[in-house]
Amino acid sequence: MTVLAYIGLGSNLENPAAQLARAVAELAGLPGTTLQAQSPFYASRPVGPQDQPDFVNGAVELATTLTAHQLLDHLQSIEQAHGRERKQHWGPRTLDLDLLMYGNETIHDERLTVPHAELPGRDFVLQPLLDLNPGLTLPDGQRIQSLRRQCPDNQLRRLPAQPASH
Ligand code: A4P
Ligand code: MG
Repeated sequence: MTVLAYIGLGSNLENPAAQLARAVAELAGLPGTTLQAQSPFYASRPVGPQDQPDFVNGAVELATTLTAHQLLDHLQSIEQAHGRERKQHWGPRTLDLDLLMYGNETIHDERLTVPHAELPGRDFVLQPLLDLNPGLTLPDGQRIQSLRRQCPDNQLRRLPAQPASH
């Protein structure tokens, strides 16, 4: 079965936009997976500890035959390959890959909460999702568009399109 999955990308260390561009290419190369669309990248103020650089965020839409847990395994391997160190909750990172949505599924177990728990209150997640799919709706029926209107302003700045990487 092929499912549409949305992945959120974030970085605020070691050339964040390049980290994201590389991660998009790596996600496109996952087994059983096609990259359907890629959002623009946005700069945003950090949520959480303020003594860290601004973030760059974006999102992609994947069509995949991987299960949600297989996808999470791959996201974590890609994070590791980008030198991700887990030191501080909500702290600085070279690459954070979050499974934002997996089809219309709701998942709650020891490894996964889907839709991602912080999705409804983060403009740097909601705006790229809207760019990918303006009609997107959470499994509980909430529209991403309505959540975007209600959510706190995190000074999102859309970045110029990335030059294609070779
Ligand atoms: N996990 C559960 N559900 C999911 C899911 N849907 N997707 C578990 C991915 N992982 C999920 O993640 C901890 C555990 O969450 C994983 O082992 C996985 O099994 P982590 O990335 O190791 O830990 P973390 O950094 O402490 O937490 P998390 O939840 O990734 O942090 P967030 O919520 O992503 O926040 N400000 C701006 N402007 N932009 C940002 O991107 N990001 C963060 C990090 C803070 N502030 C930010 C940004
Ligand atoms: Mg994460």
